[in-house]
Amino acid sequence: MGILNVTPDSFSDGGRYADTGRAVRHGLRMAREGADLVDVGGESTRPGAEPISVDEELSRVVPVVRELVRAGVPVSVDTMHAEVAHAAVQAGACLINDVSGGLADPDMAATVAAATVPYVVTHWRAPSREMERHAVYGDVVGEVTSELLARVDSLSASGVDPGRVILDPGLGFAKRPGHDWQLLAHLGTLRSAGFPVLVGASRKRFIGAALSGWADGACAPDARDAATAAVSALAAAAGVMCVRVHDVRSSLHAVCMAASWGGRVPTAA
Ligand code: PMM
Repeated sequence: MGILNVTPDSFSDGGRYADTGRAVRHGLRMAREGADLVDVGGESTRPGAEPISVDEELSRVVPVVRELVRAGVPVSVDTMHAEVAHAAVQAGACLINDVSGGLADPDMAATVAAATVPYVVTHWRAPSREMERHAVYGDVVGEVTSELLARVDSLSASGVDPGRVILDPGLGFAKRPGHDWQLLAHLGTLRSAGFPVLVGASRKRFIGAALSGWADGACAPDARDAATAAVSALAAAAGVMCVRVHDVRSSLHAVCMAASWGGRVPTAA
């Protein structure tokens, strides 16, 4: 899944694709590079980010979704708002990616149920501006897994088909770097719940924190793609269904190596 943030202020690519034309060109490039999905988002979720109006989010997201779908690119929509999810699906999006797992907008469950598309339920505890103070866990793997399964129960009770649910541990969302690494090290626990798993590690703070501990000091977000690709390979080897990344080619190649290592060598080899 290639990341397309149509925002002026994302931590990792802020502003680069803030206008429709540039965003569409970047989405097309990621599809050419091998992304199975291009994930279009209009609202930054970095820690401390202020929310934007739904109208503003709609105006950023919908034209980009429409153009990419017209060009034949499979598109997902990254939103916490039911109205935006609905409009994006109307414009052709084939998956709803909600970093709040349905907690931010009480109308999301009904929208997802009606849309009958796959739904990414991400572990989330609070809006971006206050999530840092919710990063408190006794057993992060157990708590994230049980909180996600509680979300699935609640969503199912509102009509969402559990067969369309994909779980995401929500790396960086109310997590400190140590929490993120524990979740990655125990992806099998989350997988054993029986749902496909998506991981969004790309360029995040915990990758920078590890690099500054192991390697050559501070590393800006857009210099973390090689490290992200390593995480993608390990996540694929741990059986996750999808990795959400900024640099498609490096993670695609890394995932291909994990598949070959696991015995799925392509016929051409
Ligand atoms: N992270 C971000 C945005 N959307 N979606 C899912 N499913 N999982 C994530 O971890 C996730 C996400 C924030 O990162 P970005 O600003 O680089 O897009």
